[in-house]
Amino acid sequence: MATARTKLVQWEPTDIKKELLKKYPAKVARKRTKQILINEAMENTTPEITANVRTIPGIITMRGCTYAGCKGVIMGPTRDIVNLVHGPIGCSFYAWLTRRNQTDAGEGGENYMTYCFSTDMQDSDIIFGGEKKLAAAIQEVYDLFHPKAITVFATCPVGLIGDDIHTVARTMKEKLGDCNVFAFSCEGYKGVSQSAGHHIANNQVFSHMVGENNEEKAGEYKINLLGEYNIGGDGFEIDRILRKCGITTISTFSGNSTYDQFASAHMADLSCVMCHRSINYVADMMETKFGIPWIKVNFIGAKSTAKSLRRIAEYFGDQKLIDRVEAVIAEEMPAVEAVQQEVLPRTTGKTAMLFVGGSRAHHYQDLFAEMGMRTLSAGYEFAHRDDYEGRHVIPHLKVDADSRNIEELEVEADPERYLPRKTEAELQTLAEHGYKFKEYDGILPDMDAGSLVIDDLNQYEAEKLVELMRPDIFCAGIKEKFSIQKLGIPMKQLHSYDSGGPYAGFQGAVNFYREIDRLVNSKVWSYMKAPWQESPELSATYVWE
Ligand code: CFM
Repeated sequence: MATARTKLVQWEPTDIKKELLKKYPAKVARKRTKQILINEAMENTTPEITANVRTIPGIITMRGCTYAGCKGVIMGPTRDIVNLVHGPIGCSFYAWLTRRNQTDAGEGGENYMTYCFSTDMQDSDIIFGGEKKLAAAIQEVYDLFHPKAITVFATCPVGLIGDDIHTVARTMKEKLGDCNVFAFSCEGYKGVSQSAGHHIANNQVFSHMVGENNEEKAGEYKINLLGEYNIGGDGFEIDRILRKCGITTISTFSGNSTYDQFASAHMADLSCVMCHRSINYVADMMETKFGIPWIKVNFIGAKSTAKSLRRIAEYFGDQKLIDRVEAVIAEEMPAVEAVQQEVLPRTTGKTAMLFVGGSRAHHYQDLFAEMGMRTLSAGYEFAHRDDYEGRHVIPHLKVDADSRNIEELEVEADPERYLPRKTEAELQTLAEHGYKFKEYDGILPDMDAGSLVIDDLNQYEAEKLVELMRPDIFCAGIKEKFSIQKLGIPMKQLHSYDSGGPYAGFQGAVNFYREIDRLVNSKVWSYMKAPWQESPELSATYVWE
């Protein structure tokens, strides 16, 4: 192997942490040190990590904005709702079809995914106000498409000039009559990251859509799949597996979703939470208002997929479903294991680093473990302490000015529609068998002792980390892709999957094994240095010397 791949294994995690902080001014280092944790793995002594706080000005963060979390993440993957951005055109253009959330509307189904809707605010709108323009845009959307719903997103300037988007939305909803119109105060600057946008989106989706349709839904074993956004077709693979098991998905929040799925979500009997960070608010509110319990699932990794299916089956407790799930797992696993065995000799012992938004830095460690690969360091861009340390820390989370800025909805049990899905005795039996609701232990217990867990990693630290530890693969997003590759390390985008995927479920695991095997064993990384850099004897001399 070329020198570029030499690992500096002699580095202790404490030394690496010191190195990362060395160049910072004292005040910056003091703040960053609290966001870099050396994992104690399972021991109670694990110190707390600081998360969900402002990025220090001057640092090149990997984070996105609140608008991105609301418009892009939660609402972006819906297909029959018109998502109208109130703002300058750049906010729409740069959010247009960039997240690789896929849709399939079927024969004759509505699909607005490919459109880009914006009020295209100009200087004069900023000066004189944009409310009239917004009302006109809503009317135009309605006249052209007659969608079931139009949602409006505030961008930074809209918040600054104070356009009352909620009143405009309410007025237009009344005027149109058969179209649900509502708005999100998701100005980009509103929170410290896109995480605030998730919360804002969850609140409005819950208040304006969930529970709107009380029609009974056909099917057995009805679940909501929360926090699955169908990136690279992940949702399609999960749908395929659930269908094969005979499980009915009432709603997905929000990959390839429809208005009616949101409206009917309260008809499900169990909520399964994939991405805890982005959607736990909806899971909680659904339980409080309608009595639907929730469990954490993970369909990233073949073993995790099997485990999640078994947990769903156990919840319903019906032997027919339990048998069917076992049959599906038995049918799917041989193909997965065949590829796993094929790649294992080439991938075992390799190392990875994962820095993704809120869930994937955790979930994808399962897939790497299935390939015999170790995660040296991982972290989230914007997750909260509960995603690191587990939900037991929630009561102790500090409320600061930024988090207070995001509304907490007061939800109560619905007087008519609240219905506990299980009796006390049934819950008791499940608990006795170790079944846990409403639980997420976070990333830390699943990581090795001594591994570095870093919140809101930045450009400088990413490069430093790679230089020091030389992982075999680095996973993050497009902003990191080329700077990391220039260091001679393969880089896999875990937001957009580059152009790959799906990676969820059984077929997804196969795709991932093959892709990572190809990346970590590619020879191209050993050619990063020009021959004259590798072999000094080739260096030229000037004739006049
Ligand atoms: Fe959840 Fe996501 Fe993620 Fe996320 Fe995201 Fe994403 Fe992500 Mo990019 S909802 S927290 S805000 S799993 S867009 S599909 S990949 S940062 S780790």
